[in-house]
Amino acid sequence: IPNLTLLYKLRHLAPSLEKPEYSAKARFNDIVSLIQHDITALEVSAIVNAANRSLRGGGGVDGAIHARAGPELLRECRSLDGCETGSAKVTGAYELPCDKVIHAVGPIYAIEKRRASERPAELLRGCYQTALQLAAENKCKSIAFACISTGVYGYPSREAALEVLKFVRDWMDAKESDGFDGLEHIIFCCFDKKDVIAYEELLPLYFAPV
Ligand code: AR6
Repeated sequence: IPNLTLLYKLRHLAPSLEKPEYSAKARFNDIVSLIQHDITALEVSAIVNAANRSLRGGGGVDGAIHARAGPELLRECRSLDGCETGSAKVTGAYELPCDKVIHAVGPIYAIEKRRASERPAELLRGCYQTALQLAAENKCKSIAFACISTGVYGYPSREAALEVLKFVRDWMDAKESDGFDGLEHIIFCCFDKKDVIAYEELLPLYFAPV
């Protein structure tokens, strides 16, 4: 009984952060999905790469995308003059089975956190915001997001998933009357188990089963 009392108090002291008051919407749930897959294999309108400011390729998902797309992708990327952190640029997909690649540059977590506590979240939201905007401009029907910054850039998976899901849910609420800018599928494409665990836990908070 003392333990139960303590739990009760903790619940009331806990920040409201993880108790969002989002109503379940069947239409939203039809659009959003979570998969664990190699993003380079997806036949979607656009995949979102976790790139760096140079846009000259790298390791992780960036390396996998460039490897499968072939050298023409790097040639186009070189012409873009890099990309700011928290933003994104779009290219063709070349040998990839998708139509477009949106290269987003996520924050290096430790560096941005030292600058200001809220900066990693702001920059991560900027990646998703710009990617969704570019998808709309390119008339994409489906978009698949890699878990930006949760690899070598060190963003804790759960913290990132919380920001991403809240942002996407708010975006969908705002865009519902505009038919989600033409998007019919928004896919969170996890690769590592740690990201799958975070999304599986947090998805129901923002996209509750109907
Ligand atoms: N398909 C889908 N997701 C993948 C794949 C794949 N084939 N491979 C890895 N991931 P990271 P970052 C996931 O390190 O943290 C690069 O060198 C992985 O599990 O690729 O944003 C860039 O050039 C993780 O969840 O990107 C930059 O320099 C997620 O992709 C730097 O890394 C992101 O991990 C960017 O770091």
